[in-house]
Amino acid sequence: KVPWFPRKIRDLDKCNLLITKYDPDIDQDHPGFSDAEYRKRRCFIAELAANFKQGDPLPRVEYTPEEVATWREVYRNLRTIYPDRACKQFLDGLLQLERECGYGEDSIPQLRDVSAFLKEKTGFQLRPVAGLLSARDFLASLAFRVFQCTQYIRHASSPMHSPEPDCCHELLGHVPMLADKEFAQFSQEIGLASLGASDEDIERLSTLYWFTVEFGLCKQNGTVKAYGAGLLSSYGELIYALSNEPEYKPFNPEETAFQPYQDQTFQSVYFVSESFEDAKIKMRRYSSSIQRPFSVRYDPFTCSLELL
Ligand code: H2B
Ligand code: FE
Repeated sequence: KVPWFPRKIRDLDKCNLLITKYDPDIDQDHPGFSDAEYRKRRCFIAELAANFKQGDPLPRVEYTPEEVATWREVYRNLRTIYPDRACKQFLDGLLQLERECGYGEDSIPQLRDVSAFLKEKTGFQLRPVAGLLSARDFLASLAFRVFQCTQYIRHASSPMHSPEPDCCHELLGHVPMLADKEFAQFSQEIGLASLGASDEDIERLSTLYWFTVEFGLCKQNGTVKAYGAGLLSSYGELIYALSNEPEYKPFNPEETAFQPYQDQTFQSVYFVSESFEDAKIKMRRYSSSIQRPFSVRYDPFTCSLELL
């Protein structure tokens, strides 16, 4: 009765269950819902992801001037507020991406180049995905240091917000953090803890993922900084989260795992870790408390799991 899970990296081809509730063909509130042109484009890029098999070269997309203009606006706005608000690991990663990987406001980075960059820094690689993935499949790929990454961009009418993950969220929010060794290990550990877990445990792990990897805050030199990708890819929420409006609670997995979360508007509560290291230690303790009839070890030489 242990749910199926991938045992080798090639098995990630089967981790492709999409959640369509926020996609522009279904969600009437999506800013692209009544834009046939946008939906067609999104469909074309989704097709590239659907045809991808592990080990294939990552598809390149030739972005239109309109898409690049959206990227430019997002990049320019966020870039000005990062220095005061983003954690050190994020700023270091972003600077390296700007120097070594062509990050900047003039073009949307290609997943192939970004994946090669991350591989050298932390062993993470990207894999194209057509949209929002189920939590189980998304978390499972982290166990293999694979990050499932959307390649389309948000609708031009709404550069400050996207109801679903898009390449601005992935490339600006997640990728700079994945260039940090400690964070990469943290991410992989969440992934390993999810393998074969019950639906209830997956729900708790994805809540923890939500309040750390997506919306986490941590103290650095006495001030609170953002490390969560949902914050670092949203101009409005990054400012809001670090204002004195929202409620802060200390990060504590046993409590955080049961906090209901918002995926349509800003969070009403954020969890603050004493440090990065602190979040990692607490998550590790939580993960090891999840009951499974086996334990897993990742073998980086064969990119597969050993069950003990
Ligand atoms: N799918 C995609 N494509 N990107 C994400 O960032 C993402 C996802 N996050 N599925 C997951 C769900 C996360 O919110 C947790 C694990 O539920
Ligand atoms: Fe995300």
